[in-house]
Amino acid sequence: MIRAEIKRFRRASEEVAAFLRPRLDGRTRVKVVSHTDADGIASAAIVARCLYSYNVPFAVKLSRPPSDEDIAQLGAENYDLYFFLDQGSAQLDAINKHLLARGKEVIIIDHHPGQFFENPNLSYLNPHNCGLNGSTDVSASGAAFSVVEQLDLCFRPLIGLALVGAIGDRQELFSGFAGVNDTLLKRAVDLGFVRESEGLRLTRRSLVPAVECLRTSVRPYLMGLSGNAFSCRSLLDTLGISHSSLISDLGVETERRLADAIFSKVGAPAAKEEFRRTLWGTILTAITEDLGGPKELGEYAAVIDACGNMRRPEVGFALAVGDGSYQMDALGLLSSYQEQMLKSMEWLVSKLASFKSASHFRYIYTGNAVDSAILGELLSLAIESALISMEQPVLGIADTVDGYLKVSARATLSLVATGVNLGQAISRAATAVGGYGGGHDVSAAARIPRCRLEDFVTELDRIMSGVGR
Ligand SMILES: [Mn+2]
Repeated sequence: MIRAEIKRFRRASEEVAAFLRPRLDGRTRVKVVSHTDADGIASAAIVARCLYSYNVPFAVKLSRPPSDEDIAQLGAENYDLYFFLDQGSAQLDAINKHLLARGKEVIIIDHHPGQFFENPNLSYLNPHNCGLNGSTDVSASGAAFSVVEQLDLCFRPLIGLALVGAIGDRQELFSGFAGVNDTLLKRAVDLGFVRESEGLRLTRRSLVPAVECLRTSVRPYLMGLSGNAFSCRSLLDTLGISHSSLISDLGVETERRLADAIFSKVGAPAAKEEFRRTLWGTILTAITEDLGGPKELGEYAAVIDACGNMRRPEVGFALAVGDGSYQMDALGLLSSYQEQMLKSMEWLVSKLASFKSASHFRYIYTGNAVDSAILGELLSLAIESALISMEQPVLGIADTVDGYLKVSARATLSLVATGVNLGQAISRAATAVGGYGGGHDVSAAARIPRCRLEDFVTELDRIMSGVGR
């Protein structure tokens, strides 16, 4: 079945490309609005590289999904065409009211669900409109690539960036990529842009010495090793591996011995598939020179994602459009981010017994111990590290600086298969208590008033008991 949907997606990308082509004349002023995570940054870089090569005057704004007021402000700016990347589907009302109604033109390339309408000044590409699943089949970067490659074959090497965004959005399943992502990877390999190999999928495996890579590892968090330089050194000593060598230089046999040693060191998590697959598996490496950023695509995604998380998304963007002078800044941000996540993971590990149970999910209130901006990521890392059991979805609830509560929710694909849809359930429960939220079936987020926490938990439990699933 999926073949037909992929064809529909391809036709939809051709339509967006056909809408865009006459507007690449150098006279149309373009604003690109995208998300600050790896997928958003990769999408923005793909579109920016395309616009740049046609001498189109454009500006880029990287932000969280825009509010109604943000979009009203955009409408007052002096641009003719607006791109919304990795967002836009959930903001269609505001886009209609503040942009289309003013005669502005809009292109939305997104993989979040939304209620689309037809308008001669609106062109959009969204996997959900083609019968595909936006949380696993393609991310915004894959969609953006699908559009620009219709314009000119010279954009083909950017296919690596399409995969970077998908990796950043965790669209790689245990079985590998699915849907459009799978076809993108096969083509990237066939065209000689990307090479597949096997190894330890530790962040910074090709960037910092082995001992540092192990000590700061949060994906997965290595019980007994992460945060403990002494035990990392002795583990490497027992295997005769130099502390200063790069894991990516060890060779697959040594990497495998190191993986086995890690499995026996961490204890219980090693028995869990999440942990094993997070630690060991496919490594994708760019063979082309023109992507900027680290050669290993998993690290590339980690670097630009860290830039966004450290509130410097423009550094990740500079890297992804090929400005090598930002390489050191970007790697520095990744390093700071790893240290911050390590501290937060250590906190979470100490609080694993503090999760509370509702009937249909478990949750933890973190107060201000966790930065609300990294709450969702922290949950994802804890799941991948097999630190929390996933018989039910889990929620993290944190204080924000502006007095609201940030809610982040995570499920697994097997929970989704039983009917869980967090995006819908969270959106309804948040709205019911005077907040707002939404997202994908497996991951969602919301903002709710502080005083409504208990009501929110009750309402979400009620929705997830049946009606909202
Ligand atoms: Mn995305």
